[in-house]
Amino acid sequence: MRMWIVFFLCLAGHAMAAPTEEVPVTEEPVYEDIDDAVPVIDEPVVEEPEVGVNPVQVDVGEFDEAIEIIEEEVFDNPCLTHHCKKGKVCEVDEDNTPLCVCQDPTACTAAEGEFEHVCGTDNKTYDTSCHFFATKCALEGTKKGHKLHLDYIGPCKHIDTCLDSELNEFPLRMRDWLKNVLVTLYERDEDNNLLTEKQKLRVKKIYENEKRLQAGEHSLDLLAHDFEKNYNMYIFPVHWQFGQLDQHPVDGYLTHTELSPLRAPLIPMEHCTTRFFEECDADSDKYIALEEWAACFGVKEQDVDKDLVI
Ligand SMILES: *[C@@H]1O[C@H](CO)[C@@H](O)[C@H](O)[C@H]1NC(C)=O
Ligand SMILES: [Ca+2]
Ligand SMILES: [Ca+2]
Repeated sequence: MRMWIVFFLCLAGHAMAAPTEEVPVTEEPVYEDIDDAVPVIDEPVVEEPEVGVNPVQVDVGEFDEAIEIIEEEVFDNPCLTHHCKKGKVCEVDEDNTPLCVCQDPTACTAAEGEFEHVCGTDNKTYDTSCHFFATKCALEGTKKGHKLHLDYIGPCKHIDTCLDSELNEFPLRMRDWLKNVLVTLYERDEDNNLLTEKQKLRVKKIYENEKRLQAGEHSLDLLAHDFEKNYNMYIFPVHWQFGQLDQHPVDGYLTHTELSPLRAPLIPMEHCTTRFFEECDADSDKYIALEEWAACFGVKEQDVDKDLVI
């Protein structure tokens, strides 16, 4: 259980924020992004005539030259501000117009270890997620490509069938875990703003409730009992997790890709993950709606509240 929490915090801290959109590395690695570009220009550049200097830039004095250079660079290479989804890289055409094109899988950096391998829904091991997404991109427009998703982190392996009895245990642990993750975020969130003020107020109520089940190993009976007794404490964590995942786009539905940051690391550890999320999509339309999500975590219909998600 502790492992889950550490794991999740990593997700919440990093991956959750930007699981899908990565700025692709273009031909000029030096200017990968603006932050990287700044330290490169440490010597003042002398000749710089009028490049539409705005008052803010003038105010920064010694840095203004550097800032102008960056802007020129952005202008020269439209790829620096052009985001491509995973599996694609930006290239410019003859008119200097940026285009996203499929990445060549052989151009992906080789994995440094097994932990970088990913398993696709085709049950094929891909060297890294870069290789996976490049392969998926090459299949774009085909049925095969449409069906191919990143299934989980790590090489493909045998995953035990999830029995009915085991399936029922999954939400018990997951809910408890979500609640603990939020409480931990609250405790650590002094200035890193992982939670908004509104969210903090909600978690504060859980945190200050002395009847709260403390984090730790609990029997399934105790988890089930606590859910019944302290049901209200679980409503917000279930909504919060939905909001964390529903980002591309924010529309009240989770696609396979949106669910991936939660699913992918969990599957190798929890063999009921796949079945749980499959059954969560009660109407089998391939999307998990907030109502479906709440229901599979045992939140009652009348307690589903879109306003809790934000
Ligand atoms: C997927 O591949 C792994 C390892 O190659 C194998 O052990 C497992 O049985 C396969 N799973 C399915 C569903 O075919
Ligand atoms: Ca969505
Ligand atoms: Ca659905």
